[in-house]
Amino acid sequence: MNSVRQWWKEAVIYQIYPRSFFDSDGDGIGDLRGILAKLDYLQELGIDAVWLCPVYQSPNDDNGYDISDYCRIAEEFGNMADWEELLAEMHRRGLKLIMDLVVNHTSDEHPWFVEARASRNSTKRDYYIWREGKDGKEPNNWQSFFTPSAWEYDGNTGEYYLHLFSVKQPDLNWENPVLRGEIYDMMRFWLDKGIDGFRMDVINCISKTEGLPDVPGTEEGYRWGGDYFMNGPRIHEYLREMNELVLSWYDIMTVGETPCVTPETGILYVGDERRELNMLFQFELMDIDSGPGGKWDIQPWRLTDLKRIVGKWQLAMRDNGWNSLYMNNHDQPRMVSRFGNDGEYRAESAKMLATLLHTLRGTPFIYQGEEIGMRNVSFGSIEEYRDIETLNLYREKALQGNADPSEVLALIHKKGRDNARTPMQWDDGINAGFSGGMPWIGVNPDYTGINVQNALADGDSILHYYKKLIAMRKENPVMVYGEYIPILEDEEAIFAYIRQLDGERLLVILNFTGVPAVCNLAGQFSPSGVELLLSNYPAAVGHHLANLELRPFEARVYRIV
Ligand code: ISL
Repeated sequence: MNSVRQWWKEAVIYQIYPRSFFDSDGDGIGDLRGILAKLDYLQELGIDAVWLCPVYQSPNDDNGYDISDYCRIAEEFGNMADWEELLAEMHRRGLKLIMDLVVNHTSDEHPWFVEARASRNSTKRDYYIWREGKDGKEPNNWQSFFTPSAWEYDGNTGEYYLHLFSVKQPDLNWENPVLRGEIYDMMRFWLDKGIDGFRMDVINCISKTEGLPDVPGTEEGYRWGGDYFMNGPRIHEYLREMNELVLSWYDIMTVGETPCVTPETGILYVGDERRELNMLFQFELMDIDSGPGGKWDIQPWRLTDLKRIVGKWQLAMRDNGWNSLYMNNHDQPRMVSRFGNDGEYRAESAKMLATLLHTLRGTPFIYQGEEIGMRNVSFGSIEEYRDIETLNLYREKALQGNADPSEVLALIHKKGRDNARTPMQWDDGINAGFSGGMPWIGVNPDYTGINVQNALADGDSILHYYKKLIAMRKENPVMVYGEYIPILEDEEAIFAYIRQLDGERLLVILNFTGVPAVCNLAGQFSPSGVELLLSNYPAAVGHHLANLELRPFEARVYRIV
């Protein structure tokens, strides 16, 4: 088993979506000074590092994931002096800062693209991916993440450019070594300022299949071409080059966002000898409720599927590599609404899920608001939504008469990205204490009950439970480095496993249902006894392992003695 110690394996990382975290100047948009004002809160929580979503200059077609200047702070977030103060203050407190690196694409307002589209002979033309049309149509039939076609025609120069995301996010051409050099320089710009790592946006999409072939099939229209732009032919060459020329010169950590990786392809990015990345965000758990039609084709999921996915990634990274652990982020529905019960058992199920994330082998990522059990939002009309993916979906389906608008809205309530982007709920005052101005997106109306102030005041809150988990992980290396040994794998109600390190063993038992569940652990292993370390119910009762009764969403962590 791989137990090489690293700070980023022992860390708990907190993700901040700055637009929605805390607004210090009343313009309705969260900002850097807002984060600075909340560092006491983060420190109190016990986290070690922050992953900060993009704060660079951007026209905000995709909330900062469309960058027009990599080396400038967006005005609505503050300025470079604010950012430097934030970094210094975080470091003074022993907190690390991980910046978002978005280099699959830029904004179409980035000076490189402005120059590239000015003429076919521009020196920057080849920084992007341009092709002639085919039979009066797009160069190929690839579908984009956000729009039907992944190509946009540029009337001025008579060619199409590739955009895997919005039309305002043209893809960079990584085949061009000059472009790669520019990206590496930009990375050094931030690393030299002293940051502690990068989270790399869709980093496994930067190498496209040569010739950009059509997705085969007889159907007309655009088709999902993931096989041609994810984990592409030169991806590992690029990442090794990046590592050799940039990353390896700094003491930092990296986590790549990598849709469509399996344990087999994933290890190629994070294997210890690979010299590429440290961790990756895999999507198999996030896709657990997606049918053949993708994210919006919502299907029921079973606990045995979830266990299978978790288990196979735990196994895959046992001897080599390291897992990231997350159940939500700024692109996903709220964890408690999706995997728990956000009604009667909100607190119990949020704590149970937190127990899972902090007792698996890997590095936990907490998404802002998760620690107070924030829930999905159900805005009543499409006008209240802000996310480009959601608005495009509604336009394509409901407005073009392809689906009943209320059904589309129901899908958005379940899976839309704005579920995670409503403002952080600090207190029960105006705008949940997020802003004195008009928030850029509506506050979830449940803020009067669900907020940080209440959570701090209640010793039994989800927030206090997170603090306990984080502290426990620091005190018990077995929680970080221990081997993961699944038990009761075919059980549909209970997720149970053992963690084991140097003769020390923990037993984790989680009821994933809203009804009592009984399990029999006799014969699974032979403990001389168990000692309860943590439970999400005030007083855990009945520790007879042959007949263990768990209450709805109950979580227990035992030390096997
Ligand atoms: O959000 C998704 C599905 O709803 C994902 O498919 C998402 O688009 C994908 O994971 C890539 O996400 C990242 O890059 C996007 C940006 O919109 C996301 O916010 C970011 O996390 C483009 O930069």
